Amino acid sequence: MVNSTLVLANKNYSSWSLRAWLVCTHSGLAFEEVVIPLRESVTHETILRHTPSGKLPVLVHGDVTVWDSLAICEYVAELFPAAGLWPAEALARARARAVSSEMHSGFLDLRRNMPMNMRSSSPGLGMTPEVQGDINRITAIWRECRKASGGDFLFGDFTIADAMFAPVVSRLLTYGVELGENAGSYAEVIMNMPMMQAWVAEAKDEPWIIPDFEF
Ligand SMILES: N[C@@H](CCC(=O)N[C@@H](CS)C(=O)NCC(=O)O)C(=O)O
Repeated sequence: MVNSTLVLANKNYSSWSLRAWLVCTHSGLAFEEVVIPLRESVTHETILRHTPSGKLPVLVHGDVTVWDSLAICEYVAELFPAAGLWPAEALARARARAVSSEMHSGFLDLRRNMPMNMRSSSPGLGMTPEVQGDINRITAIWRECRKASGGDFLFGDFTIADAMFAPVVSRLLTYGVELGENAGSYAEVIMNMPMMQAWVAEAKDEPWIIPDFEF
């Protein structure tokens, strides 16, 4: 068996790490986890031992090193085609890739103003008109995808697209954003996944506090 290690940043704060971890976990890949806490004196040099990108997550799979959350998701989807990590139908697969890429490269106002923090509850904090604009677009994506698929997840069953949006669900709950019926029910589906609950429990148990990500 090929040795696999997924190197992650703090589970409480690292939204990029959560995405890759959900996909690796769902795929059935047997992997070890290493968590490197951010913002410590040795963080940067420790990350560089695993990836020259200087960023987490990174998946080390035998001789192959893959960095960047979405690239890791794509790699694992190729390793485990039976896991259904992308929709089987071409049009749905194109849309799943489009919304995943939109999440990967966008929504900067939301990401900047509402950092992921699973331990915290700060209703009302971080909201600006630009953040609301991001939230409106995200919830429209959720509504349209679920309407087209008719499923609980964005494309019927869990796919990479759900992993990409899972940290947003956590952010919206942390900052007490009011969710309409569809977004509220999608948030429940994501938070009720056993793998999401396992991650949240471990995030809450972490000892590290990063003041810049706390309000
Ligand atoms: N686009 C990258 C972003 C990765 C990223 O920014 N990771 C942060 C942690 S969430 C990081 O490693 N920061 C390094 C540091 O703060 O030293 C991805 O999708 O993996």
